[in-house]
Amino acid sequence: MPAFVAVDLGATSGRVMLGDVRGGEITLTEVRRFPTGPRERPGGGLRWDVDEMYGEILAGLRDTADAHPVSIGIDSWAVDYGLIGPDGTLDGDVRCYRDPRTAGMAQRLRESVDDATLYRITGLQYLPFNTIYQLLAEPPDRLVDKTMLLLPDLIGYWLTGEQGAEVTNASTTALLDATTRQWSAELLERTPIPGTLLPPLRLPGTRIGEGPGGTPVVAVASHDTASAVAAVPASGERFGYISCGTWSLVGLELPSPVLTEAAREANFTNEAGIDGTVRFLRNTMGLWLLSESMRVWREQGLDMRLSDVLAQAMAEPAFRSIVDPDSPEFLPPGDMPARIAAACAGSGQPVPQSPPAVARTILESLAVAHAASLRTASRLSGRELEVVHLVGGGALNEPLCQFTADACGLPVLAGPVEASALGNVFVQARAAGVVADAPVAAPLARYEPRGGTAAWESAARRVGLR
Ligand code: LFR
Repeated sequence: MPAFVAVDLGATSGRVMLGDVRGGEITLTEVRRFPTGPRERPGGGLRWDVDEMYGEILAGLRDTADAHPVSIGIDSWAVDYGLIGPDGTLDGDVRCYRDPRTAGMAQRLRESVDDATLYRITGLQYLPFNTIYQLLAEPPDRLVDKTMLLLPDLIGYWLTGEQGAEVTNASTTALLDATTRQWSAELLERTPIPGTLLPPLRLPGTRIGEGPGGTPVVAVASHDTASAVAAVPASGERFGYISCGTWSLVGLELPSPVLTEAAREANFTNEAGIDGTVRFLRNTMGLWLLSESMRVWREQGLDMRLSDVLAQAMAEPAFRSIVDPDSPEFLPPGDMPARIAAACAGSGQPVPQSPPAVARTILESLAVAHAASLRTASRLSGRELEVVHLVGGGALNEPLCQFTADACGLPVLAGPVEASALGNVFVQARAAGVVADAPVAAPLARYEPRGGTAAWESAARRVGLR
């Protein structure tokens, strides 16, 4: 039975998984799981401990050796990078996208490239941490003589010695042309970012090189969201997806980018998917709001499991207070319950007083944002939706799945949970000629919408969500 290794790095945990393929079906087994979360270096900003991560990955790979895997693939969150110096070593830290160092960089970029031009070229939603802004925040001489490797490409380089930029992840940098899928010569000309920084592009399914024990390392859809969307078990076209974990990535799969002014104004992104597909979606802050709140409550001595907080949240009154999950103050790590309280007070709504009340606000606010993004995606693309696939860790959050179905007025099919790892294995298995079709995973559960969407739409209007 051919086996493939998926290294899937998430913003809270990393996993090394073994994917066995039998009769075209992929079965995943977790071999190793380790924490990844960003750490503050005193005076040095928020960074990822990539050395520790790499040690964990190597240990996980050793544990898969007996399965004699056909190949290894790596995916992770997007936009963050390491800089490789002329001597081939990593220069400095891999900074975390939640680091506030990019403040003011959008304004600086506007001096040479206006927003409309940037969108016409890259099709990318404005997010303060897009790689282009991170690079502009670097001291300019730091970029001379360097090669930028996005995180999965950095791990791939350490495993094989080969450098490159996998295209689905490169599309999140705001340096790739969304139409040609090449690095944008125009942006390189108009910004201080040197073209020498960017390595050659490679497509999902291409061999990167030889890894530990001679096992090939294959480029997958190395942006975790690209892998997750490749694993959405949908049929037909009329589906929306929510890749729901730390972030909720909410949108549609399209054959070509939507680069209209209306799409730019709605802050929709056109990221590159496998086989030339486009992920037309909007980032919503996601379960970060809940995980960061749980972290703070635990620090304050709360001894409750997430499942208990969620169960009690369901006993709280509905629609008491709604926030816009994408307000910028929710992006950095910190006291999320206090920020949510401040947002409620600031918009004249009752301040949630207990963890379950805060959780209720988060769950309803996320569902409102999910529905708003899907409605907008449908309007901007002209595609009508019949069903929503919710994949990733959020598929285990029953209240969120139900609220999302209610707010969208559409059935929600939840699962697979490990969508990124599944998509990672799928691309490898297809490159090896072992499977031909996208993975089909039975959904964990189906949530039918209850009642009309009017109350949800009015909640959305309260915080100006469209
Ligand atoms: C999800 C994700 C999103 C990206 C964010 C930051 O894990 O990859 O797609 O916008 O992380 O990189």
